[in-house]
Amino acid sequence: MVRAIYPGSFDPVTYGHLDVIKRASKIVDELIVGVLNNKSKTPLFSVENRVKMLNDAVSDLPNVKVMSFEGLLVDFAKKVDAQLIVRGLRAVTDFEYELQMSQTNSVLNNEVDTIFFTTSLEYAYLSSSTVKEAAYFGADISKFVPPNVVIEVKNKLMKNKG
Ligand code: COD
Repeated sequence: MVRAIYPGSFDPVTYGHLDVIKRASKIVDELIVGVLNNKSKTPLFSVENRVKMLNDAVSDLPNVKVMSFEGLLVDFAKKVDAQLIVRGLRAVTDFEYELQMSQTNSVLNNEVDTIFFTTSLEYAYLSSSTVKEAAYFGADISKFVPPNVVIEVKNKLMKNKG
């Protein structure tokens, strides 16, 4: 049984993340989407909200489970008995950070390996930060995120703008 974790901030989940989730779920028995609850950073969405948006978005994928985690990723991998970490690569700019992270993780726990999915061309430009910025300035973000996330982002920004 191969169990993998796809970890991230998912603040919020985008079609780029969902593309990686769909592709990874086809090659493992179980894929756990791990949402980082980072107490030292202030995301736009609470961890509960990010988990909910992801759960709605992956409801048609039976072998995908969404969980939040705190602390080290490798400790979470041990806890859920996952052998693989899945990450996405969009451009060379991602590569340096991803390489460093996967090497650090393998030193911390050599029983867990990282595999990378290169982005699908249509999502190569997409990131949670650009989605938030575009939405902040009033752009239509329906090409970037699922319909439930469009609503959540609009509501959140309206609330934040007061
Ligand atoms: N196409 C393909 N892949 C994509 C796209 C896209 N359009 N958009 C994003 N991705 C990929 C990213 O490259 C990444 O691999 C993944 O999707 C998630 O992206 P984000 O931005 O939501 O998540 P990150 O990069 O902020 O996640 C960082 C972690 C939470 C994994 C990391 O900080 C972590 O593990 N923290 C816990 C502490 C720890 O163990 N640190 C490492 C050792 S010190």
